Amino acid sequence: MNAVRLRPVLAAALLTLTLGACSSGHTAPAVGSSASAVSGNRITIKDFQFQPGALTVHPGESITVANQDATAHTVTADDKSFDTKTIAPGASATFTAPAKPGTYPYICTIHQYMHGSLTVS
Ligand SMILES: [Cu+2]
Repeated sequence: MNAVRLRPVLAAALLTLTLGACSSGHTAPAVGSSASAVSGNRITIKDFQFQPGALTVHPGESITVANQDATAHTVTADDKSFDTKTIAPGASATFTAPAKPGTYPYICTIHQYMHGSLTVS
């Protein structure tokens, strides 16, 4: 019981320390900084569209696909060189870009009118 009660106090103390350190040093703490800057290889599926519709990456890079629709989708290369398989609504998947440079058209196998293209260079 004591441990449970101590936690908020500790957290508050730590927060105070952190805020104090920040205000004396940096004027702008890293609020809102996002990890997306680390890797821009991202395809978002929304409203039955791949965004961006054309993406260029380096050979072997990993690409994250975020499905923001309320229905399942896939990212499947026409030549099957990559395939996320089914991505559930709200879920994400990652696939690896082909090692061979070129342009790889892909579709969603569930909705085959959905088209995108991945260029490896
Ligand atoms: Cu789909």
